[in-house]
Amino acid sequence: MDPIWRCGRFEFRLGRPLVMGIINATPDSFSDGGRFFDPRSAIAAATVMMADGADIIDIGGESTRPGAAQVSLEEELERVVAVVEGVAEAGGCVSIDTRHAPIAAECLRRGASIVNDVTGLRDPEMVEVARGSDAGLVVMHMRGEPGTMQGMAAYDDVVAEVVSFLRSRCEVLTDAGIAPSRIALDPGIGFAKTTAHNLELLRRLDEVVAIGRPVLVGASRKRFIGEITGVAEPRGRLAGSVAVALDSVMRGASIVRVHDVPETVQALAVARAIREGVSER
Ligand code: HH2
Repeated sequence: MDPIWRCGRFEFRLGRPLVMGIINATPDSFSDGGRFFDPRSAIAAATVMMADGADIIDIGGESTRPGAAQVSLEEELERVVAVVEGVAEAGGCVSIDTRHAPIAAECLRRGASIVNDVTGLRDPEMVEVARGSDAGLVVMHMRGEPGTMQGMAAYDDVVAEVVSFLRSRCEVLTDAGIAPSRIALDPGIGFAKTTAHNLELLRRLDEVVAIGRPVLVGASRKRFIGEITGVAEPRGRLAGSVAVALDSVMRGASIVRVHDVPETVQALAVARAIREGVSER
């Protein structure tokens, strides 16, 4: 695999796993909704995450939790734009978590380096935005829309379907002239998936890794961890979230998207030191 993920002015060597810290500038995200609704507190939280070792800050202005209410483009932009600018000005590698092309385009103009699209850039307008930039791209698998996806969680072989979707999206993007070195892939844990689907995707992550692009896993605090452990409160799912991050990296994931940056960074550093005898990040 290409050992570099190119994201605008950032080039990540994939020798060690990357940590993407989550900032949801929303009132209703499933685990941190409301905390970072004020841009100043969002920028301050992102700055702490970077000091704690986050490589990338993923900023979202629309909750994609099952059944979440839709927001207008104006509202979504208003929520994220100051945060994107502030974090980019502070030197951070900003990822904009959006499925809307106009939001991605504006955030790239304001300093974002990555477009993280939970719909896998299915919208041709988003492919155009990607083509007109040098941003990194996170291509995620889901079915339907956040509002409808949970009714669509039926597969013959969930891993085969996710792999085939991600491969075909890669083809569309590279046919559009986008360099493969900009593309990362994500199986979409919790998006139109049952707990059994999530576990099977994680267990067979090597099949996603075999596509040959860096793989991102976003499992932090998600509902399946609560279903396995009985922990109902998302913030109580830290240990389970760290377990998934470690297991995913051991199976070849290159990027983990997490709410709890210092704990994840510490766990990954220790696991890496055991594997490779490296004592620093
Ligand atoms: N999960 C969420 C949002 N964006 N992006 C990628 N690439 N992968 C994911 O697994 C992923 C994602 C959902 O989690 P969160 O942002 O914490 O909650 P919400 O959607 O309610 O804002």
